[in-house]
Amino acid sequence: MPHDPITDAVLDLIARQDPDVAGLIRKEGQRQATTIELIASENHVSPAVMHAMGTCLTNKYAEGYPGARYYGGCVFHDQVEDIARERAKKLFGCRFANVQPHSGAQANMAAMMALMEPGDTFASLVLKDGGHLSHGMKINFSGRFFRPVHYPLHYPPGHPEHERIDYDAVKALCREQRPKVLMCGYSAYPRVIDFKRFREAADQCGAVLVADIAHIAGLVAAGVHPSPFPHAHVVTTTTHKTLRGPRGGLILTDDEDLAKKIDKALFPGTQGGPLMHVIGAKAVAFGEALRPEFKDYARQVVANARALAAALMTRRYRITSGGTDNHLMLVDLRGRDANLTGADAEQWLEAAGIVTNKNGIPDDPRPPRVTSGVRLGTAAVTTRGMREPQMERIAGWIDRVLAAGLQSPGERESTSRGVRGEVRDLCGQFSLP
Ligand code: DSN
Repeated sequence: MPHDPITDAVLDLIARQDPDVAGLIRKEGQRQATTIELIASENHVSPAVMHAMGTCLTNKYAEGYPGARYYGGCVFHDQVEDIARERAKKLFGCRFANVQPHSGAQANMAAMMALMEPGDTFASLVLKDGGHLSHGMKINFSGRFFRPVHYPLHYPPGHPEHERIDYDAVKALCREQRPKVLMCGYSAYPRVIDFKRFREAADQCGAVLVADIAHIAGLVAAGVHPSPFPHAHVVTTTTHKTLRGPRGGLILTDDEDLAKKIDKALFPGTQGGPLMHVIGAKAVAFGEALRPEFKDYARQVVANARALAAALMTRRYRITSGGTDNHLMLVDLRGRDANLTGADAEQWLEAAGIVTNKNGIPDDPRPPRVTSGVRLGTAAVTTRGMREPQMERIAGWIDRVLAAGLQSPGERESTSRGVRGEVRDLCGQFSLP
């Protein structure tokens, strides 16, 4: 399957010097082109975003910020970073943007450094319930240098809001623990986040509300998910998930004092030289996200997620919380068969060309390397132009592969081979950007 012509030329150039690395990049290109990407945190960038990263912007140190750098020769880097900042502000409707975080975890680290002193308490959702490493895991900086307290994910079984955020519990935790920071935003939560209710909880104890919108940023930018502004004081995000930019992070705020603290916490607090080639690509991606067609893409991401969830439910899979409002869903495989694990499903589906990740479901009795669920997301397939009829086909393939896997290894292998061919054909009809 062909790459875009520029990628082909670049790979030929790399191959002349380093055939080993060029060969592996080519293979990865083939893998991406011929498989269905359902990992909820991944996407396919446009050639413009891709190639902005492979430019001379990478050659420069630009420590500091536009107009106040620690190196000479930054005249064009200043302009690139300013464009990225302006577009980010316009996209999310806020007054200040820092486009330098290397990743979402770096964005969270800088936000925490700006808002807390070592040992201070913050409240968040624990990783196993859908949070993130950088939201207070003990082995992460956030859990080592600060004191995380966690609100429970959800209302008890039987409650109509079961498997959805328990806002009353968030408020109770804030009253009891009086955290300095309250974090919301998740990596495996399929429902709308009510930022207003989080702000009410934060205001009870004077906490700063930080919304990590890494997963839903593209949906927020397109107006398909409510904005964290004006409720959140600080917003952190990645740029490469639904937002469809290069791998990287971003911090936003409406508050000038907080913006100053965040800039200092990012540089010199936690990072050195910014990745200016990535910031160039962020600027290009934000420009794409400001176009009307990005809204169409984001709407279709959600429509596809709903269609995929519905098609799986008709095949006796349980989707946590009964469905999805955003780009992702958590499939509780035990609904289909008590013996089915996330680890098996991930492996069996990959053999058929459908790429997913095992994921714990709420109150999962199985350990993180096994799990009872898989997390599926529709951003990448939507970028390829797939729509509801393709979601129906994908659900059918998922079920065929998993049902065969439950029967026998032989059945699994022959079914995977057959589905792999059909997946390859479909991918041929929906090429990468
Ligand atoms: N690892 C990301 C995800 O898959 O959701 C979060 O950073």
